[in-house]
Amino acid sequence: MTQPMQSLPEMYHTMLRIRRVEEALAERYPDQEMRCPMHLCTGQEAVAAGVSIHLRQEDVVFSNHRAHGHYLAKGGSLDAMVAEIYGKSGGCCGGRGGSMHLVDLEAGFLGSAPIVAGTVPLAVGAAWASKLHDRDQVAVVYFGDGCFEEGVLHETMNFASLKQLPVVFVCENNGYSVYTPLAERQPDRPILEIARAHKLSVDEGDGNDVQDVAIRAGKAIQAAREQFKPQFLELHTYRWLEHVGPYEDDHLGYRPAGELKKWRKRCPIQRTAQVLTEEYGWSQADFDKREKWVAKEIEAAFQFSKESPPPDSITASQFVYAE
Ligand SMILES: Cc1ncc(C[n+]2csc(CCOP(=O)(O)OP(=O)(O)O)c2C)c(N)n1
Ligand SMILES: [Mg+2]
Repeated sequence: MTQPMQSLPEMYHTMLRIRRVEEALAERYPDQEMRCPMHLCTGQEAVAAGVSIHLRQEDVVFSNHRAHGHYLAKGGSLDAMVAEIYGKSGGCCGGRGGSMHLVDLEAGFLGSAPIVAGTVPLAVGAAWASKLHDRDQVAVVYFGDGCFEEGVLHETMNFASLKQLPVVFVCENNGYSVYTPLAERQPDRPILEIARAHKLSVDEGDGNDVQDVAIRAGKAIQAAREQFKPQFLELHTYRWLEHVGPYEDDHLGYRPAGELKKWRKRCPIQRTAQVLTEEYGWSQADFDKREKWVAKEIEAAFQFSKESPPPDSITASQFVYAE
């Protein structure tokens, strides 16, 4: 176990907040008022928390279909995210995008989109612009192991390497693309080695240990920022719930018996809570206080969404083409 770091309480708070927001969404999803597919990152919260702790507001982040954690960790508005998922005008895309199209320009969250690997070249474009305009701005893109089956990922890594761009590729390897395990899709081809073949600086770590993520992400972000060396981080983690939707799906049998249970024992939040108790002297009251803050904020976000009107039908043809 690494020594606790100063930022641990903040990262704990970030992870707890993501978990409780998604639990609240999952609880209400069966009401059928959120009319969009929803991919939850429950179990994977440490990746976003450990990476974002090193990012400045002006750094830019791109994400994929499983975006809630990435968006919240970068400082995206919770009110606007919940309203977006409910299809309300107060949503971050005016209610047109749903869970998979999150954006908060002020927070530097330039966007998520569900086309697998679709935002990877956008991140590299942003990194290129940053270098050309001397902006001292790092681009981070989160994507899943499924991206290794997309040609554009390889072309983009090649380009980032060729141009030596300030970008960090963060691969959340949760072992599956929908129902198919990585071992069946990439037999004998470790994804770290594929990234290395594109001449990226590579590293891998425990995506369920926020301290490990933070140490590795800190080095990667610094190298990208200061030396224009594109970085690749593979973080091993696990999705607890079904690929899409709020329920468990272990009964489907595509995961080996006991695998989910094993990963649940490695809960990133519980592991951090243990460190905070043992090495920071946190009491139950310290944990309860955080729970209360988070619960209050979540309640307010659902209320904001409830009060936000649906988009006006007269605006339906707007935002379809660039002005
Ligand atoms: C180009 C493209 N192909 C297929 C899909 C359907 N699809 C949505 S998510 C997904 C799996 C992605 O797996 P991974 O990248 O590992 O992310 P995870 O869901 O595990 O977080 C697929 C195949 C898609 N959205 N885009
Ligand atoms: Mg995956």
